[in-house]
Amino acid sequence: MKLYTHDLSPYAARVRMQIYAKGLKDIVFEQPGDDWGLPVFREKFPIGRIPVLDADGALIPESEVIAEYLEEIHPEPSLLGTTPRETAHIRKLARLGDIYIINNAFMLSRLTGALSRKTPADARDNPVTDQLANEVVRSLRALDTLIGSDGFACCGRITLADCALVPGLFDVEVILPAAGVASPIPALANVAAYWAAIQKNVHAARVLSELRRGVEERRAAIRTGEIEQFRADAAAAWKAVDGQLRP
Ligand SMILES: N[C@@H](CCC(=O)N[C@@H](CS)C(=O)NCC(=O)O)C(=O)O
Repeated sequence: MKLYTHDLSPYAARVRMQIYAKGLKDIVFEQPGDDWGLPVFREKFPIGRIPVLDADGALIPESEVIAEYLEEIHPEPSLLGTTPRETAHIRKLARLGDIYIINNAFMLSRLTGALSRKTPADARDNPVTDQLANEVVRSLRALDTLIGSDGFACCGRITLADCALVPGLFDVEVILPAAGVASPIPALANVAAYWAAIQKNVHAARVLSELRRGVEERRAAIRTGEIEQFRADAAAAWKAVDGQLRP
């Protein structure tokens, strides 16, 4: 199997952390090519996003779908619960990480340019980005009431919840300050304690170092103007295909 992945992608990081925690050795990693974000990429991958798992030619997109697929084909060691109720709790926390934290932080980043512009916009200056920042804070407050107190999201061991929350909390710490919003994590005692503890876990530490490497590479590309050029090229390519100005 092959996983299309990128250091900077929190969604791909979520699947990589699962792969490391399960000790899976039969999945090679490949970066998407230079056509990522361009019309030609969507001919191969209709949703146009990574991660995508190539399972013997079957292309499986969406981090959540890939995570569940990997649990089904490699049930041991399990990153789900030992009872249906435990599994429901794990999935609830993973959804908080994916849908409420990563998705909102990701859109906030896209709209403010937190990880794509030399001078990102301030989230508070626009009602849409202000709302996205508030959604992230609200979700972290919810997480503070639900998160485990033994160094893991729940169940006293690594689960799919940690795999989604680790990249989510990383994005909160990188994206919110870049968009002019202080990270709410230090003020949330339970999330802060979890965040300090989980970073010492070997699998979390590995994806966090990959995410940091992705941010450094991205910041270098912003400095050199490479990102600006890519955005201009992508806009031109989309305009040529169907008149759209933006991908
Ligand atoms: N819901 C998807 C989101 C994946 C996603 O948005 N990936 C980003 C990278 S972090 C991407 O490939 N973006 C390319 C684009 O928007 O064209 C998942 O969970 O996998």
